[in-house]
Amino acid sequence: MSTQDAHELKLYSPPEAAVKGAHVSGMEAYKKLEAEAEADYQGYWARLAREFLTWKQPFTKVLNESDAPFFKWFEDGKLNVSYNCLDRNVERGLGDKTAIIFETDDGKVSRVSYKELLSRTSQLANALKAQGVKKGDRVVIYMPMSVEGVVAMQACARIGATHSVVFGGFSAQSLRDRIEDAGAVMVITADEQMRGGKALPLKSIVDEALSLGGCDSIRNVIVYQRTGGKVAWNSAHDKWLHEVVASQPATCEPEWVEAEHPLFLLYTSGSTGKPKGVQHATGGYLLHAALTTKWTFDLKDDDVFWCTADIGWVTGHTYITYGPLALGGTEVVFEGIPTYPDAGRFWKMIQDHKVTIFYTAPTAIRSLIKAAETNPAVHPKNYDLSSLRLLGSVGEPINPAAWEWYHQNIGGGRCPIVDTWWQTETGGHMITPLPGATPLVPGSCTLPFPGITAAIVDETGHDVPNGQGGILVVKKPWPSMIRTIWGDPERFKKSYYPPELKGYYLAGDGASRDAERGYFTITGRIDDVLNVSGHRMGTMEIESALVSCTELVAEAAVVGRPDETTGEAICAFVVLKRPRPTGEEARKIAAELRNWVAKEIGPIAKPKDIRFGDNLPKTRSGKIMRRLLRSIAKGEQITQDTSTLENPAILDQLAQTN
Ligand code: 7RM
Repeated sequence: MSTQDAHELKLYSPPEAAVKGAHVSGMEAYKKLEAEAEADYQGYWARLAREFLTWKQPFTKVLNESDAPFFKWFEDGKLNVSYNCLDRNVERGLGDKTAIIFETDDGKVSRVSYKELLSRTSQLANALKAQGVKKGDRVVIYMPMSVEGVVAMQACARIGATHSVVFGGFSAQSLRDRIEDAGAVMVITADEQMRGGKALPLKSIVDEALSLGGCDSIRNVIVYQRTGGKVAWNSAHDKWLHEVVASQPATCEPEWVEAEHPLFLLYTSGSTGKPKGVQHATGGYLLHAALTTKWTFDLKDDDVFWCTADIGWVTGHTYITYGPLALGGTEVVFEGIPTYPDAGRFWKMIQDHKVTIFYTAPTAIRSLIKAAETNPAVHPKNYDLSSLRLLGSVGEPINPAAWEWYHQNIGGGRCPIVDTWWQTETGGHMITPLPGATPLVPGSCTLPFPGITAAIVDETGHDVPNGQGGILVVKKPWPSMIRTIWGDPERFKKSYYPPELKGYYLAGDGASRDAERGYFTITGRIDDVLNVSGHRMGTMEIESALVSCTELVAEAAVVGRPDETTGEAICAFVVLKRPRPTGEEARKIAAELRNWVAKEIGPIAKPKDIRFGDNLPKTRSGKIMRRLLRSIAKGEQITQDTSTLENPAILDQLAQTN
C-alpha cells in the first residue's frame, strides 16, 4: 500500500487489489453514489431497497415525514427478514453453501448450511408459535454466542415477534429491568455459557431475574442445552429447546410484516436514567444491514467474514445475524474469548478458517498488542494470515498507533482498514471508508456512507467549518435509524431531536473534520456516556448502582478517564456512610463495591478506580463538579477555576489513590 505524508498525517491510498472488482470501485464511484442521493434522496434509497430486499408486497411510499421525528420508511411494503436471509438464498441455489462456521470455546468446529439454518429457524419458529408467541410479542434472548442464538433471533423475525437480546454478561437485575420494560412474553436462554474454559450460568440468572419480580408477562423460558450443567427446573414454564423443536415441522410460512414493524429492541445506555430500548424497524434496518455489509466490507460470494462482536450488541445483530446472511455470505461465529487458550486465538482462527474479512474492536487489538509484546509465542507473525484482504474496526476511536500495528501485523500492510463509526441507534455504518475507494488516514473514520448526511454543527445547529470541532449530527432521516425508545417516545425526542438542532439527529458524539479532505475524526461522547472497551455505560447507571448499596454508600459520582487498553476506564468517587477509609480498609471496601456493581449491572460496569472522600466537590448550589472529578481521575493538576466550589479542600483528598 502506498503511503505519503499529507501534512503530518499519513495517507494510505486503496491498493490496486482492493480497487479492482470492488462493489464501490474508486473515489469516482463513491462520489457518483453521493451525487445520486443528493439529487434524489428518496429515489436513491428506494432503488437500493428494491435491489437489496425481496418484498412480498412492494412499497409505493418511500419516506413519510409527516410525524417527524417519527419517520417511516417504505411503510406500505411488506417483507420478512428471515425470508430475506434464508429462504431467498436457498431459492437462489445457495442451500448447500456454508452460512456459519461455528467454533466453540474449546475449539470444536461445525458448519451450518443455508438449508440447515432455514430448517432450524423454521422449526424454532413453529415451536415459538406453539408456545403462544404472536406477531408483535417481545421475546428476550439471553444466550451464549452460538448458532442457536442466531437461530433464535431469526425465528423471532420469521413470526414477527420482536426480539430483545440481552448480553450474557448482564446481571439478573439488568435482565429483569429489560424483561419488565419490554413486557416480554418469553425468555430464550441456555443452561450455561462457556467462556475461556469456564462454564458461566445463564439459566440460573434468568431464574434469579424472574424471582426479583416485575416479570409477570413471561409465560415460558426456553432453554438451549449447551453444557448439560445442572439447572433448577420450574416445570410450569421451563422447556428444553431440543424438546420443543423435536416435533415441529422444518418448514414455516414467514409472517409478512409491514416495513415499519419492530424487528427488535436493543437496550443501550444514555446519559440519564435506565437503559433505553432502542426500537428498530424491519425494512429500513435490513436494507442498511445488507447494503453496508456489501459496500463497507465489499463482501463477495467466496469471502469468509468474521465479526468478533457478541450478538448481545448491535454489531452482532447487524454484522452477524442479519447483514452477512442477507447477502448469502459465509461467516465465522465464535463462542469464546480472544485470550483463551492464549492470546493467539484470533490469529489461529483466521488461519484455520481462511478468514478474508476481519472486524473487531480497538480494545481487543490493543490488548492483543500488549499480549504479543509480552509473549512472543502469541505474536501474529507465528500465524498465516495471508487469507485476509480487509480489516475493520468498531466501537470506539482507534488510536493511530493501534491502527498502524493492526495494518502491519494483521493486515500485512496490504489490507485496508475500515474504521466504522455508528451506534446502536443508527442500525449500521454511518461514517466509514469504502475499501476500494477511500484513501485512509489512521484514526479517522473518513467520510459518510453514501446517502448518509453526517455533519458537524455548533450548539445552535449551524455548520462548523472544516478544521473545527463540534457536535456530530445527521441532517436527514435514513432507513435504518432508531424509530423510537420503547414505551417512551418523549425521551426519544428529547435525546435525539433537541429543538435547538433544527431537526437534525443528535448522535451524542463530538467530532471534527480536517480542513483538507473533510475527513471525520470522532473525539468521543459529549454526554455522560462512557465507552469502556467499546461498551456503552451511563455514568448515572453506575452511580445508581453504587448508591443502591444503602448500607455503605451515601453518595457517588462516576466519571471516565482515558485508559491505554480499554479506551476509557470507570472512576468512581464515593462518600461512605462511615468515616472515610484509608489503606487496607479502603481497598477492602473498594473491592466490595466493585462486586456490588457487577451484581447490579454486570462485570463490564465495575469501576477500575474507587476513591473515597468525606464529601464531593460541589458548587454552592449543590451541583457535583464533574469537570473537576474528571481532572482528578486523570491525575491532572487542577487549573480550572474553583472559586464557585463550596469545599475546595476536598480536591486534595480525592486526588489520593488507595
Ligand atoms: C457500533 C457501536 C456507540 C458509540 C458511539 C461512539 C463510539 C463507535 C466508533 C466510535 C469512534 C468509531 N454501537 N464509536 N464506533 N467512536 N470511532 N469507529 O459501537 O451504541 O454500542 O456505541 O461508540 O461514541 O456513539 S454503540
